[in-house]
Amino acid sequence: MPTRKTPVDAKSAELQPDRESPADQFMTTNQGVKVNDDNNSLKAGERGSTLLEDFILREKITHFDHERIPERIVHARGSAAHGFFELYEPMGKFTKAGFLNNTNIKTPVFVRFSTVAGSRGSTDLARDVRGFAVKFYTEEGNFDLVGNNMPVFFIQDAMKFPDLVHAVKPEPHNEMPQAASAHDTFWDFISLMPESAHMIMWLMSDRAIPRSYRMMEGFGVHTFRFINEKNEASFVKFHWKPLLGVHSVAWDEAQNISGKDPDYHRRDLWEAIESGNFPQWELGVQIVAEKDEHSFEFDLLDPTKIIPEEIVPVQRIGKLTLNRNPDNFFAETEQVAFHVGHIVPGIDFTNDPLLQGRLFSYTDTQLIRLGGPNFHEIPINRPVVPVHNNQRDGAMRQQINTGRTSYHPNTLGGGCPFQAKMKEGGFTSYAERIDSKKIRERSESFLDHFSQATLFFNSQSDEEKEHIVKAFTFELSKVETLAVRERMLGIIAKVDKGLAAAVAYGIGVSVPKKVAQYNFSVPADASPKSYEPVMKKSSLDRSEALSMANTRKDSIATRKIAFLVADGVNAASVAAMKKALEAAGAVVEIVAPRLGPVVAEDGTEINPIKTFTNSSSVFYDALYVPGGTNSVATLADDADAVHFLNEAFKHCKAIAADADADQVLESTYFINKIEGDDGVIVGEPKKIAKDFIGAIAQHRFWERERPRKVPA
Ligand code: HDD
Repeated sequence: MPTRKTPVDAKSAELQPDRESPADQFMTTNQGVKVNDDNNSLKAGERGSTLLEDFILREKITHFDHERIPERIVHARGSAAHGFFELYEPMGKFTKAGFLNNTNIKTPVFVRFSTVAGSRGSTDLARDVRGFAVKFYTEEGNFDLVGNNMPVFFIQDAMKFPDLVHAVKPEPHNEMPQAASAHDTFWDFISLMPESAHMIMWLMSDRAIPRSYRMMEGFGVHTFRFINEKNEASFVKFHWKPLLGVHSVAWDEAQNISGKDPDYHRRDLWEAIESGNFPQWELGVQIVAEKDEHSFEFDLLDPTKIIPEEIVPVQRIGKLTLNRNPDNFFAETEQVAFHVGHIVPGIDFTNDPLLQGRLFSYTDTQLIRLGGPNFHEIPINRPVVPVHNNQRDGAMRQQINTGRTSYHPNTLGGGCPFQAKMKEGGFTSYAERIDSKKIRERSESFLDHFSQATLFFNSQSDEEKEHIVKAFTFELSKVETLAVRERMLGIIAKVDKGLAAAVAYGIGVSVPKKVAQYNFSVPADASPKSYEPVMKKSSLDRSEALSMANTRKDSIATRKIAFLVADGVNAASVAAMKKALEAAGAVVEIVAPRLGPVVAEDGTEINPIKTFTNSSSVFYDALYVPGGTNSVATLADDADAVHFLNEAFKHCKAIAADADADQVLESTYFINKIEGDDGVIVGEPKKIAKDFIGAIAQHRFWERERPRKVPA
């Protein structure tokens, strides 16, 4: 077990020699020659042709021509941050991993969040799975937990991964649509893959449109193994639980944000960290004794299944804090190379066939993406512990290996580097007993595709269910091939007949009575001959943890509130509400018809940082309209200001108005619909602040959608 305490900034310190700063420095070429003129190429005379001899021009252009590397085939669009992980209590009973045993260690981490389908420049708010990849720089080497914000996956075997990705990416003939699953090839594939039913329910839920990276859960998805000092194994599933709760935006809002600020999640993460609002998650584990492997109604090795928290509770064992933005996007966020195979002693794999395939894919992809076998030497990928082995050479080698020997065993190098015994920290794979035939098959224990999809649906609130109906309806209405829409309804009907009927109505197709062959076809001599799904019922009717409606709703920390103001605003009304909201941890932004100081009723000036046209209600969690006769009259007459309010109401957000600002509300379409709506609060700011804070903490008043009080 490690004894040295890693300082929390160990990785940052390790990166220091690689940091460059141009402050007070001369400009040079890459060879260190000082540059005298960076504006003009070398020419044959004042108006003459450019000379090939101009090594400064050639070097600059050549480097520029090679600036891009291939984007990730999946998870191309992402944002990352540095931070650290602290352990609550030693986990020695289950794992010998040093960073999970020493509560004095703060393990440095680098975390990259991403969407899956879109290109590097695509929108953050696409309906999609989010990647949640964590690199722990531990004292025993790097451990990467390469997970998602959903606990299951589309497919059970890595063999199908290229097909899944080809199906969801823009269609190959016309490269459309970007960052969207709402097209024929995706649903064609999914309708033939009933094993994706559970994941599709998550993807059609609001989990696929998070409010913020800071408000998503994370999951390791696969069942992994913990190994303790006695070499005893247990199964483990990893969870990340955000301290801000799990929240989403409305689908209409997501589409709106995609146009107005495609960097919305990236900006949110960056700004939160810059302003000291460090995002935090607790690391949770579900541990299953090895002897209990077969005691579940699903297979622990099947990545389309969760272990419901009611069956195995999630034990929170530590906390992750992100506290530093990268210095350079390309050098760090783009070049970071995660690998599900980067594990440390105390953690091991299982035979989940999706995990097994991933173990190959991640190194392979870095070879093409980062250009060779030395990507581990890129500063962001280096462990904080020294690396010694006999691997040599290759493109862009950084390390200067000294000595004559690059082989083992050797005597000329004194036998170095030595192999480490297990008790010296040497990694040894768990000696799982295996005695079986070599076969290309799917286990029958993997054929129940619907019971947990139904469990997920049944666990949702009424509003969440409604959103799932709408999401399916939206996606399938974009599918042009009737047969694909029908086949998909057949799958949905296996999850929930009511859901299928509602979607069928929306897309003008009827649910097929029988859908013959769902699955990928199997040649007659393949064994087993059929992979027809097995219909099972989950022994649980509901699982509370699956619904975002049950997330924590006790804080408005870091929530963004817009104050709509114009000249003549009541400065005291602004100040009183601002003080109350900021005391509760919220971020207030003043939005006005134009930039430049707003002159308040009492002659003081307030500086707006946004306007009704350069901003939008979709960027805020709630709105407040302060009093002040002239301000109120201006806003009531300003179509953009009124639109701000109407749209916030439509997206079910909390809205508060000073008692004197009634006139502004009178101009909205919703003034006659707010009776009994706890999310619209009018009164003296000091009196209503507490209720307003309570309403913002509720996140959304989804029930507004039900009577369709909301125009498009
Ligand atoms: Fe993967 C990237 C997560 C299945 C092959 N994957 C990638 C990233 C995340 C995941 C978060 C982005 C890492 C980063 O930020 O750089 N992948 C998952 C999860 C999966 C999963 C949770 C299922 C449980 N992936 C999966 C399979 C394969 C891959 C089955 C291939 C057999 N994934 C890749 C990849 C990527 C990748 C092609 C693209 C870029 C990269 O690796 O570095 O190798």
